[in-house]
Amino acid sequence: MTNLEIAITGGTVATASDTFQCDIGIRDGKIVALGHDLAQHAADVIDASGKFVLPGGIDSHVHIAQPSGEGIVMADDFESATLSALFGGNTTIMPFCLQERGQSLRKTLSEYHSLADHKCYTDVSFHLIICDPTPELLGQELPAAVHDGYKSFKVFMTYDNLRLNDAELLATFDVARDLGATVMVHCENEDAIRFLIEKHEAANKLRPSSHASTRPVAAEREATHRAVSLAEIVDIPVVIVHVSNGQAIDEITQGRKRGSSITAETCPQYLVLTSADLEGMDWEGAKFVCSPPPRDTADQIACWRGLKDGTFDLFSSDHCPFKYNSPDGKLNPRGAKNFRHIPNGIPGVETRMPILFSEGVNKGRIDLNRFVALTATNHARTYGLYPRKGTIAIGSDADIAIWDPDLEVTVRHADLHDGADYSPYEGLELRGWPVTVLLRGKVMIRDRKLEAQLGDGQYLPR
Ligand code: DUC
Ligand code: ZN
Ligand code: ZN
Repeated sequence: MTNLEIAITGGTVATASDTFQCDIGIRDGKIVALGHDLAQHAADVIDASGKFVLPGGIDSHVHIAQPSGEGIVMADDFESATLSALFGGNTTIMPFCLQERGQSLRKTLSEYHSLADHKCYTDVSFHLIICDPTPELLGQELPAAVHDGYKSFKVFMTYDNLRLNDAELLATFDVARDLGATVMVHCENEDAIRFLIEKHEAANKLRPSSHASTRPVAAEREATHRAVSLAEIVDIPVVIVHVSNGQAIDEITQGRKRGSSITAETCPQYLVLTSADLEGMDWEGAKFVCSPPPRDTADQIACWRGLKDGTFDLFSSDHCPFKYNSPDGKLNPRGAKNFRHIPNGIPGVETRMPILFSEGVNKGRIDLNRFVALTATNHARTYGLYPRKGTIAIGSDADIAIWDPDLEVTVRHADLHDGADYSPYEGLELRGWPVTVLLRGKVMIRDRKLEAQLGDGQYLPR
C-alpha cells in the first residue's frame, strides 16, 4: 500500500544533535516517518545514497527591496531573492520591513506583503526595522504589530537616517521586553564613524577602502559593549547581529558571564573576505562594501573559533544586494567618486551555506550537527518557528535540502540566481552543494534543476 507521497532513501540524515542513516517518509507536506525500507510505501522515491539529508536552511537576516537612499535600488525583488535562496539550500528566509520615517507600521507591513505575496520560492517571515520610536509607535503601533505576529525587529546604532540614540534604544528595549519581542541590534558607533568619514574626506581619501578604515573594530566593539549594557539595564535578551571580529566577540562573552542572555550571529563575509578586498583595482573594492566591513585574518580566525565553540548561535547572510556596474547601485554617480555614497551591502543568500559547508564542515573546522544548528535549527528556535521549521522530526514541515558533500563548485555569479551583477565570492572554490530541495514536501529543485513554481513559498505568521 502506498501511503507516502515521497520517500527519501539511503541518505545520511543530520539534525542539530544527531547524525543517522534512515529513510524519510513525507505526506501532506510533513515528515511522517523516519525508518527503514520506506521506498515500497511511496509514490515518489528520491535516492539520497552518498548524500547528506539536512533541514532546509533558514536565513534569518536578509534585506530585500528595501529603500536604500535616493537613486539607489536593491538588486533583488522577492522573486529573485527567494529563487537564489532556494538554490542555496534555503527553505525559509526572514527579510526586514523597513518603516520609513512618518509612515505607519501597518502601511509598511502591507506594502511588504504586497511585494512578497505570490512571488516567493521559499517560505518567508518578516522582521521589522524600527528607526523612529515615537511614543505613538512604542505605545500603540509596535504592540499591535507584535500581537499580529511580527515578533522581532532590528534596530541600528549607525546610519544617519536609521540610528537610535541611547535614550531611544532604552525606550525601545523596554517596550520589547514587555511585549516579549526579540530585538536584533546592529552595533557600530555612528558618531565615531561620522568623525572618521569627515577626516577621510578632508584628506581626500575617497576610495572604497576608506569604508573599512572609517568603520574600525573599535567602533563595533564599543557599540556592542553599549548594546549589551543597555540590554542588561533593561533586562532583556538581545540578538547581536553580524559580528565581525574578536573584540566584539569578547564583549558578548563578557556579557554572558555577567548573566545576560545574548544571541550572537556572524556571516560568511567575516570568514572569507578581509578589508584588503576593498582595495581592489579601479573601484572594484566597492563590491565588498558592507557594514560592519570585513576585517583581517586574525578576526576571521576568531569568528571560526566562535562558530566552533558555540559563541555564535546563528550564521546568516545579511544578503543586501546592489548591482556593481549600475547607476542605481555601487557605481552610482556619487558612489563612483566617494566611498561614503557606495550603498552598504553585498549579496550572499545563495552562497551562505555552501561557504560554511565547504570551509567549515569539509575542512574539519565544525561538524555537521553544528552546521545544521548554525544554518537552520537555531534560527527557528530564536525566531519562534521551531519545531515546525529547522529540524528533521516527525510532524515538522518537510523542508529538506539534500547535499552532495563532494560536488565541486567554483562560485561564478553567472551560475547564481540573485539580481546583482557580481558575487563577492567570485572564483571561490567550494566542495559541497545542495542538489535537491523540498519545501513542505514539494520537490522544488531536483538534481539542481528547478521544479518549483513562483508562489510556492508561503508567508509564515509567527
Ligand atoms: N549593513 C547593514 O546593516 N545592513 C545591510 C547591509 C549592510 O552592509
Ligand atoms: Zn546591520
Ligand atoms: Zn542587515
